[in-house]
Formats: sequence, C-alpha cells, structure tokens
Amino acid sequence: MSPKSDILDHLSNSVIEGNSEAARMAANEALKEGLDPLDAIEKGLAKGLREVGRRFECGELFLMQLILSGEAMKAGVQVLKPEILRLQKELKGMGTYLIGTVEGDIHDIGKSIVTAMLTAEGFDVVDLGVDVPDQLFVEKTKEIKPPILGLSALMTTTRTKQKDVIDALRRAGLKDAVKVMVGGATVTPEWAQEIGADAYGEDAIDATKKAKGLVRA
Ligand code: HCB
Repeated sequence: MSPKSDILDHLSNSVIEGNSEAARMAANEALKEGLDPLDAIEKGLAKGLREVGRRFECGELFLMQLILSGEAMKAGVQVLKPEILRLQKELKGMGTYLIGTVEGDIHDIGKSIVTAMLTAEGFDVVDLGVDVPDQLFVEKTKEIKPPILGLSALMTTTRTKQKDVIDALRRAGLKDAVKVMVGGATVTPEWAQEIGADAYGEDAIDATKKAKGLVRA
C-alpha cells in the first residue's frame, strides 16, 4: 500500500512528465487507496500542472510539453470524476451556476474541475465551453437567469474580457440580477474587486464555498 503522499507525488509527476497513462494509473491508485478525489486533483494533478506552468514561463519547457501535460491532467480527472459525482451530497437545489471561459481563451481544465465540484455540491451547472463571446454570456444570463455567472480566464490578455462581460451585463441591465465570480491562473482578488466582480474563486473548493455563500446571501 502506498502512502497518500506517494500517490499525490505520482499524480503530480505524471502531469509534469505529460504521461496520460501514468496519470490514469495514479488516479486509479488514488481511488483504490481511498483518497478524496478532489484532493487528488488539487494536491496531485493540479500541483503538477502549476509546476509545468512555472517551468514553461522560465523557458524550461515548450508548448508541446504544455499540451501533453494538459492532456495528462484531463486523463487523470476523467478517472476521478465519476467518484466525485458518486459522492455527490443530497444538496440539490443550490440553483444554476452558468460558467464559461472568456473569448480568446481556450483553457478549460480549471473550469471543468470547478464544474465537477459545484455539481457534486448540488449546483446545476450550465457550461458554455471555451472562447465564449461576451454577448453569449449576456444572452444566456438573460435566458437562464442563473444566480451566479462564473467567468474563467487564464491569461493576462484575456482576463480583461471578464471586465468586458461585467460591463456588458451592466449595459443590459442585468448586473444586479446575477452575481459574477471570476477565476483563473492570472486572476487575483484585487483584479476581481477592480472590475466589479462579486467574488473571486481561487480554486474549486474556494469557488464552491463562495458560491454557496452567494446563493444564501
Ligand atoms: Co497555457 N498558459 N497557453 N495552455 N497554460 C498558462 C495559463 C500560462 C500562465 C503559462 C505561463 O506562461 N506561465 C500562460 C499565460 C501567461 C499570462 O497571460 N500571464 C499560458 C499561455 C501563454 C498559453 C498560450 C498563449 C501558449 C502559446 O500558444 N504560446 C496558449 C493560449 C491558447 C489560448 O487560450 N488562446 C496556451 C495553451 C495552453 C494549452 C492548450 C497547451 C493548455 C490548455 C489545455 C486545456 O485547458 N485544455 C495550457 C495549459 C495546460 C496551461 C497551464 C500550464 C495550466 C492551466 C491549468 O489547467 N491549470 C498554465 C500555467 C498555470 O496555470 N500556472 C498555462 C490547472 C487548473 C486546475 O487551474 O487556474 O485553470 P486553473 O483553475 C483553477 C482556479 O483558477 C479556479 O478554480 C480552478 C480549479 O482549481 N477557477 C475558477 C478557474 N476558473 C474559474 C471560474 C470560476 O467561476 C471560479 C473559479
């Protein structure tokens, strides 16, 4: 039996190596040993991906390795997701959480993790996908009337779109009807405040906790 810290290391390393098969194996090992699947994601797979991002930024890794690491992360999450849903608590009725990655941005791993956790905690998540135009966020907010809209943006060049969407909601007279939560690697609490977002989701656990607070407020 491997100690939990070893399994978390296997998960991280599989992502750093960009090895999808190793990620699947480590995820299965995590399930077999009874690790919390969300810990396996946040403290294992995502930890590895953050390290990959750091090395990419320093020029130690190239785009191809970033792609392979992203694929490995997804492969691991795919194994863990059914267990997250199986553990879903009887907490239906938290309302709808409309979410998408902003225009110009195709990063979707973090959004998928937030989506899995929100679903597990009783939210009805409507995922608009990636590269979502501002206007589509506005139209869907008008149509679905979700209590919360989540905007994911991973790059400094695209996080400005979060502000554009909030401004577009305001122009459409919808800003007070929906709470906006922003998240993504380059997003900070200060940025969230500056652009008039209602909340900042640091990770899936934080986002879910704050989402519950927003619907209960
Ligand atoms: Co990408 N990329 N990338 N990338 N990428 C980043 C984001 C950089 C930070 C890497 C770096 O330079 N250090 C960087 C952005 C730099 C910047 O703007 N400051 C970057 C760049 C530059 C690029 C390209 C431009 C590279 C190129 O082509 N030259 C290109 C852009 C493509 C585009 O979008 N138009 C690109 C492409 C890629 C892929 C395709 C290779 C791949 C994405 C695969 C995919 O998503 N399907 C990729 C990846 C994997 C990354 C890194 C390594 C990991 C991102 C990730 O999944 N993190 C990332 C480095 C990093 O993040 N430090 C790098 C793990 C998840 C769990 O974290 O932050 O996404 P998360 O989500 C958290 C959290 O933020 C919060 O909860 C999530 C769960 O814990 N959250 C929310 C997120 N959204 C939320 C919404 C809510 O409502 C609430 C909470």
